[in-house]
Amino acid sequence: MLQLSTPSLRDAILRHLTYSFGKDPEHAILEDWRMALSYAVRDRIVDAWFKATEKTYETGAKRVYYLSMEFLIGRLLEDGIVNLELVEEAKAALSEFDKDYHEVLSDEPDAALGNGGLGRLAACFLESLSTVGCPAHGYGIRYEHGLFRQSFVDGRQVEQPETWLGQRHAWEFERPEVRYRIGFGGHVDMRGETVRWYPGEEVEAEAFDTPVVGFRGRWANTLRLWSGRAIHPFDLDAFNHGDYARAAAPEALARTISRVLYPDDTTEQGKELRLKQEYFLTAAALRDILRRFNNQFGDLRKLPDKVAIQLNDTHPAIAGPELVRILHDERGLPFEDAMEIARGTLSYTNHTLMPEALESWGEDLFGRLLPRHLQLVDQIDNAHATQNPSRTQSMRADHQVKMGQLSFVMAHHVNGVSALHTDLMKTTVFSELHRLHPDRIVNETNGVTPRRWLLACNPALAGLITDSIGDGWIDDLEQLQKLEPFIEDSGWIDRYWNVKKSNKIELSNWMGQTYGLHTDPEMLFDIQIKRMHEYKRQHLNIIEAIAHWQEIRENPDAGWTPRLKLFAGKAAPGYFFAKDIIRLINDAAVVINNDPVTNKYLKIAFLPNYNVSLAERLVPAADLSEQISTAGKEASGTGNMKFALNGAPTVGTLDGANVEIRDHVGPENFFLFGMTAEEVMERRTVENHARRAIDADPRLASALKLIREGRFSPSEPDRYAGVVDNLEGPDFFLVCSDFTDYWRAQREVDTAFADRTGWARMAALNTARSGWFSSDRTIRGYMADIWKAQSLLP
Ligand code: GLS
Repeated sequence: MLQLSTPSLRDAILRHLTYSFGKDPEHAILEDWRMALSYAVRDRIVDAWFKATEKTYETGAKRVYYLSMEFLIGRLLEDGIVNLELVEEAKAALSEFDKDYHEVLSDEPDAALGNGGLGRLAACFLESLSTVGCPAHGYGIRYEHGLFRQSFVDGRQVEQPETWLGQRHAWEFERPEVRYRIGFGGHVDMRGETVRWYPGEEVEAEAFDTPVVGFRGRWANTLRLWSGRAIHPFDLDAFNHGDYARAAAPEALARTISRVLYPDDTTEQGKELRLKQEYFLTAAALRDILRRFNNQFGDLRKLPDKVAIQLNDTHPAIAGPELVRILHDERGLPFEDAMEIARGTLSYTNHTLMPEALESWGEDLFGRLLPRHLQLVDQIDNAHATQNPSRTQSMRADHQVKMGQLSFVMAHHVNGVSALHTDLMKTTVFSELHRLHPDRIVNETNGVTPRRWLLACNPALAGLITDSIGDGWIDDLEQLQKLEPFIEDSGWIDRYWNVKKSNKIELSNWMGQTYGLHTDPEMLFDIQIKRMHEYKRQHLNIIEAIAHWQEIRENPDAGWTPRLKLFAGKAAPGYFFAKDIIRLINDAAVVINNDPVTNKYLKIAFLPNYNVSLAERLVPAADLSEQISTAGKEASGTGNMKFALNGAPTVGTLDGANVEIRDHVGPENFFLFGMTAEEVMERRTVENHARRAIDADPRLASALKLIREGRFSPSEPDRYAGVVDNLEGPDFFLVCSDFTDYWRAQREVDTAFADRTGWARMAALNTARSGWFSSDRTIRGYMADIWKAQSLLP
């Protein structure tokens, strides 16, 4: 391999500024500095990347492919700097040029190529795959527009298109030589044994590669994103006839496929374009995987030994029939063999039990776009029915193609993302398939990368930890346990408390400068940040805040624990109930924050445009983590882990990974409330459950009354009639039934926070006992239980 000496970071920055961007330091703008630094860092990542690729070829190791419609990567520059341990050098180099490190980092656009937890998990997994040295590729779509930008007008969410590619960014390598034709529609030609699909329409998928470096630069993998292009970009004939719109139409049509991210991951998008995107990603990825496999190994029967393909939710589930189609129709293997090879290669992660999110496609649409795949789905379904005569559910019921069932049948392993979720999978959505294939479902509880979610976002805490126990925790997070003896020491606890305090001051200052929001860092910082959804129950939180406000007003001198309630999160543009909740929180904040009697004790703010970068600011400054979903609804959560790791105890239900967090940190360091998943199911059968709960709790009754009367929306008193009707009526997510116990837990929080040392100990124990929630642990679990893949690190 080419051997070049590595220049100092300072020289590399200057060289890129000069020769890559044609600027001298006097004329460079912030973006030039950011790009020059990024290129300097990228050069070093590329070195690690080449070495990793070489080693993968040399050893003939099994490779992992993670297929996902979402990669919520956020900014990448700090990741690179932190993982290459260049923080001090980068700061020093920039300050030589009079540039502020943080200002340069913040100039990078935040790549929001995902909706929430599912996409962020994929991003954490990529980083962990590189840190543990597992040869892997992520495959996704290079959306021109990621998740929309959110702003508020009169408290209402307004969406604007997001344009992360509008600014230069440094991480992609375009690969014009890596292009595949992806077909849709057309017809199937059957001649005896020979079956051929002749698509009616084709677009090209072009690869863009982003290297992802692991900790200490020991390994780097590739995130390969596909962009849509027209095969014949320009209709010259139309142009010559002066029809410029028609001339550009082929390009516009092809680009549509990778133009926008669907802004919802909790409802099924029964839209043609979504299915096209899913097939586009999957077909291009499989073509690429098989090309690489063929070059290296050739014999298709070895595919399961050399290739593990993980389907991130059902979105790439078409991989099952597509792989069978390639092996059977194109490569001539018998159908049964093609099935066996495909199943030996594929595995599937389920991320939600919500019925409205389980993808199913009408057979008309499916058959029109993918006529050969529809035939193969039927063949797969029939084969499965023949092999399992006691089966009662088909993946082809009600003129639909059920992607969850299809994924299950085509996978050698199916996993849930927390212990509770995996158990519920076995007893609910996949109960029959679990009975037929009792060894197929396994659990892999989610995790988060400690590099981004502690080392980078919370340098003060990371510094204290490293001072105390050394830096082994960074890629072996369970070493945080070694902190426990320090927690007894009051001097150490003071230092821990001061770290939290300085993080809160920093956040307060930033919120002051950015939003003109004035907050007191002495208050308890109570934070709920996540997508807006009824099951996540941001409305439970705000209703409790309203009741609390009332109580403070009635008795202002009762020694209340001052609290700042922060919210952030986006609602899917068509999810009107969720948008109403955002507005209610904003409206309530105006009234409550302006109440001179109470505003020393209670303040509320909804920060706009929640994204990865905002989470990185909020998590280190949190005192309390709100994880209050209706039990049985949140598959896992990963925000819950980030908060616990950064020393914010949870107020939460027994849902998703909250259960395991509580087991790890200890029940005395977790504020539990609410019904269990089982109790939830039972309560739903009780007639008028909401009414009964309201009648039994005057605080809840009066909070709902204030909302209904328009106390927070005087110009439009019935603005929230729909919300209150829902809560007093069906209340499917049991906000009312869980209110009283939530109130109790919150008052316990107040009391506990008043004891500063006690609280700091609890927070520190959350940090010390969260080591298990590293995504390195999760990835090692997938490697051992599902992929049978090895680390190539020495
Ligand atoms: C989700 C779940 O809702 C989260 O609980 C989970 O943490 C995440 C990653 O497994 O997946 N499923 C989904 O469709 N969106 C999510 O964030």
